[in-house]
Amino acid sequence: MGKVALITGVTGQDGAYLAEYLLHLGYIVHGLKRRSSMFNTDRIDHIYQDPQTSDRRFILHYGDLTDSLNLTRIIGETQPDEIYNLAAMSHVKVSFDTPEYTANADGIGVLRILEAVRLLNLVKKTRIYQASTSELYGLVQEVPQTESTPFYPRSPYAAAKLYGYWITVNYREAYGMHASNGILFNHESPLRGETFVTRKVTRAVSRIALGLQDKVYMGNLSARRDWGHAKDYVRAMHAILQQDEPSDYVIASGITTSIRDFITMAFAEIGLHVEFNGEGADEQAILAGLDTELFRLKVGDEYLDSALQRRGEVVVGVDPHYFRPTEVDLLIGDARKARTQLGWEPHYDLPALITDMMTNDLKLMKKESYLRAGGYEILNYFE
Ligand code: NAP
Ligand code: F7E
Repeated sequence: MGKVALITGVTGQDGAYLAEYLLHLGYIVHGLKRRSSMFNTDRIDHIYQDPQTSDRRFILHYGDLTDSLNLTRIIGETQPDEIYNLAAMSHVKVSFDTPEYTANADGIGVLRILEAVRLLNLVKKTRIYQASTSELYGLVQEVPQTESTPFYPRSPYAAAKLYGYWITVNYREAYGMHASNGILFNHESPLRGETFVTRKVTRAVSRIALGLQDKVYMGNLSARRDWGHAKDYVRAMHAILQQDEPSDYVIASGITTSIRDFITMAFAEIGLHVEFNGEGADEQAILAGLDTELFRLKVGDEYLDSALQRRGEVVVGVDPHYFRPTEVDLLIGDARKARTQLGWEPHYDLPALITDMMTNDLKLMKKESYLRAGGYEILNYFE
């Protein structure tokens, strides 16, 4: 019998990659998903198993981090060896609009899980991973950030996660739980939510290249982030729970890049050269040139003419609507502890991450454009 894991937030980016990874390692994986008025399992449909499947190894349960009775019942029924608490309202900007809900789910939600494990007498059996975040460093007190850098949260999201971090440490110290924090820096992938900056950019660049969109509006272009690939980061989560002793680990690439440079790299990936000018809300980027061979190879010959005609046009603008009331300007992590103690090494660097995301989004957007064309044909047929 394989080990049993429970993943909260299994329908999210990390939940999907982690579920796939643990199934590959032979685990039985239980996933907590929220009820939604539409299907919300796109990211895990490829590993879904019908309830009628014999010897199912992937089982979904309805639940919510704001419902302690439900969490306690599911943990009691599944008796997990490992819990990965990945569920959260994870969007920093949205947390300014929904601060109370964010505190409930991202802060108190962690307590509900720890307390359920304690009340069910599972302290000796169940190991807990808490999805902590580089957002804890906020207004950074040290560069680069390590496990001992003081925290200075800058959003309701980060303040809620701060509680989650410390309550995890407290239950470890008070009750001897094997409970650990992964302090993960930004990690992205083709499965990243569409409103996080990297995915917003790779989707928009793909749509601009295919002529589906003229321009994209962004927020603070000068913020800097330390980006890695989610596939690499879920391996670290698992490694953290395999250690004899619980502890907290920074997981990061050690390289920081501005949003502006990320945008430039995403365009360059498909042979488009952009140049930025102006400042603050007046900053913009124009399409300054094309590498036609690269564009043909990555995007396709049929899109080249319209791209050539767009030279000199503005493709990126700034809308202050996307600015945050308080911003995290610079993040860069030092993951030496994880590298030495966990033996963790990432396989993807930033260029490889961008290639992966752009390849995926170009494919998706081409599909959208074909469907659109097909849709019009059908509409015309009925007219
Ligand atoms: P994500 O794609 O936004 O996924 C979040 C997951 O949590 C989704 O499955 C979501 O369900 C679920 N969820 C939200 N509120 C919930 C609630 N009240 N009860 C139950 N489930 C709820 O986030 P991610 O990028 O995979 O991140 C995973 C975790 O790591 C999060 O805790 C995030 O805060 C943290 N983190 C992320 C990063 C990063 O760069 N990605 C870095 C550090 C830490 P729906 O699908 O129904 O919305
Ligand atoms: O923003 C700037 C924005 O929303 C990154 C979550 O997974 O990682 C994520 O939080 C930066 C910020 O991620 C736009 O102001 C500019 O400085 O992609 P993001 P985040 O806020 O860093 C951490 C580690 C988590 O824990 C979170 O759960 O990009 N930015 N223009 C923009 N951001 C967005 N979203 N949209 C823009 O148009």
